[in-house]
Amino acid sequence: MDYPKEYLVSTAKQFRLEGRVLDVRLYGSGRINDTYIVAIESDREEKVILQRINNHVFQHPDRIMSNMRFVLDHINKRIAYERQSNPRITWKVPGIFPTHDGKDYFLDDKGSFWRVFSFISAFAGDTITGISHAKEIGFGIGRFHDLLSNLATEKLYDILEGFHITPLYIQTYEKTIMSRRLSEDSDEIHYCMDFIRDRREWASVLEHAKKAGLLLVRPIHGDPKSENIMIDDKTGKAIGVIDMDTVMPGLVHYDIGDCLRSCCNTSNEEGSRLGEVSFRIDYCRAVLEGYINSAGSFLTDNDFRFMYDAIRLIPFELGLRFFTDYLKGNIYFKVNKPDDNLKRALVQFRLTESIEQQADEIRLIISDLR
Ligand code: GN1
Ligand code: MG
Repeated sequence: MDYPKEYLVSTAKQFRLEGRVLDVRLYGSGRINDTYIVAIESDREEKVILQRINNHVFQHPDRIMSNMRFVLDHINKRIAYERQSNPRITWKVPGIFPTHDGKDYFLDDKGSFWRVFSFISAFAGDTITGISHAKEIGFGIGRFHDLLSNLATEKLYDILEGFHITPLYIQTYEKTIMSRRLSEDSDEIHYCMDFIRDRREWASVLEHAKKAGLLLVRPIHGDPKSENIMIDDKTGKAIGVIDMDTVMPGLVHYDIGDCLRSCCNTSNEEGSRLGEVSFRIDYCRAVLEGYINSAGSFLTDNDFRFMYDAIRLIPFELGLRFFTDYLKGNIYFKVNKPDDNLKRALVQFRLTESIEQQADEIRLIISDLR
């Protein structure tokens, strides 16, 4: 949504900031929330993040804040404990700025939900710069999972019910195509429909494993793409994870698959270079190596057993989500042009195909790192 600058400045002023608001600018490339960076006049160069939660997608923003407080407290305590034996440990978490009346969000008179966080100054790119960056991304997500591995999932709200439950996306998709007029269909639409049909049965693989008790529900990040893992400019090491809106109970497999589909795509997510989409196996190895280095202590044999399926499933699921949203008239993901979500779906399906073609190599990497 477009807001006039004065509106954004006055919204930022609702929060207890340590200085005068100088400027507010659009920031990042999220497809759901609206994110801004706020420059503040102070002795040091100070910036904070102002964000409007999309309450079409997130129906209970107050629950997001509750989860976030809980998770940040838990991580802060774990880090303080670890520092007792190793004072050099660093792990940064964003701080939440309260409003003048002490709440951790501001509800404007249009019903929009705003919050402010501290800005972590670090490198956070949306493309991977090389093998060591890929390793650090994996390490960062693994570290995040490890820090939360002793947090009871009952204490967290399920922010987006059904978020990575692929069979539910299949159901929604099937209802959507039933109500469409077939005369509008193009080759691309047919490609997507065939692609989904051929993987329909397999798409329940993680759900079945979860129901059979083979995979455990744990706290997950929910959006582990590279730009959410902060890398220290000087050391090149992962120093924190941001964007905790979707921290909720789930399978770590969702995060592993999501992280790899975002890090290992040799093209972009938008489909402007569709012909260049493929899955980079060297980055895959690096991310998994970093992940297992930091999260290996709690991973079970079954966690390893279903890792390849997760890597294949999450891009397939995202393609299905984009395609369904395209068919529904783009009501979930922000778009500039009406076929943006169709192009995004094609990218994810190509990526899934590339993963399938390299199944043996990926499985070998997983068993190697075990
Ligand atoms: C959405 O807005 P963003 O980029 O943080 C989506 C993710 C997708 C991603 C794809 C809550 O996240 O699941 O992987 O787009 N988040 C939600 O770019 O649906
Ligand atoms: Mg996000």
